[in-house]
Amino acid sequence: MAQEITLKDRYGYMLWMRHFELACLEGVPTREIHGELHTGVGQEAISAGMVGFLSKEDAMCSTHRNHMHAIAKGVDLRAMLAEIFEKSTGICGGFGGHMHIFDPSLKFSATGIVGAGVPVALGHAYAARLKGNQAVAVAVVGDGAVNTGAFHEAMNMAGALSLPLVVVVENNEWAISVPFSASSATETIAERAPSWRAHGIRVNGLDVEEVANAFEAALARARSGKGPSIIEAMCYRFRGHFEGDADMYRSKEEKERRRSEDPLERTKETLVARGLATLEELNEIEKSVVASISEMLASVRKDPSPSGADATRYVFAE
Ligand SMILES: Cc1ncc(C[n+]2csc(CCOP(=O)(O)OP(=O)(O)O)c2C)c(N)n1
Repeated sequence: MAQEITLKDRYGYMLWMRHFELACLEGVPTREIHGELHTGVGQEAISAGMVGFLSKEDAMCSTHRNHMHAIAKGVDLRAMLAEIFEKSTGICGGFGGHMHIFDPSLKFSATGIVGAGVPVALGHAYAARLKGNQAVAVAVVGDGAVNTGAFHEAMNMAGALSLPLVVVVENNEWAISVPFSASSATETIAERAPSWRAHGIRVNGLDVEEVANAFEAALARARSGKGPSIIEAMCYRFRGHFEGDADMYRSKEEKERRRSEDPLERTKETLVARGLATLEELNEIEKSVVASISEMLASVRKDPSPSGADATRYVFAE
């Protein structure tokens, strides 16, 4: 079911993802967004690499850092932005906020509980098996999630039953202030895969084509009954764990060096070097994305907040 998505299209998605995140940042100092806001700035190539391969019937279970995964699954951008800005027009009526983006019509869900999306995805994969259809379940997690019991249990069951589960691990090397190297018994996450009869691959998560190729192969494997896969996509979180994180645990030198490896710049350079686009053309695309998102944000800001009278809605049976 893969659609023909070109590298230029994927770059366009990366722009939407980056500028969507930057728009969200605007709501923090103004206190339009309460609680912790986690953005995926710097990790765009992973989500953009997943675009175009999933149907409505395929499930995706995401995390606290979920905006770009939702964009990859096709969740409505305005409804998501409204949810993040706590508006009643939001995809969950403004009740969920940024960590709880749900779109049942697309089988997209998120959770703030680290690792907890994997067993939910496992349930979707098992349902697909029972229904005998070609659907696949994708769980996207961070490297901190792979050391939770939920992750191990779900992977074991997926391997035992050869279920159509694809786990994409965004290994940004840090779980808040804990480096992956200090918390994992194995050097990589991909190498753990055979212990669950899963296929494991580590890819450069800054390279959108590498991610897309690995994702397409893992989906084909899952759809043909060959069982689960783990894609470990190496990347770097450009901002603090959440907006407001003093981020003292990563050195200034490390942050500067790793931020200079920007996946958007990398893709732009590839497009120009291959003669697939000119710099001017790509700059024009970026300008139009920035204008569209800024218009969307201005419009969302005019929407109403949920009313106090609705505070207990969905809490008690009506
Ligand atoms: C079960 C559980 N334990 C701890 C937390 C607190 N917590 C929130 S995010 C996070 C780190 C997650 O790191 P990682 O999985 O690598 O994802 P990243 O934030 O890097 O995207 C922790 C420990 C939580 N939300 N859930």
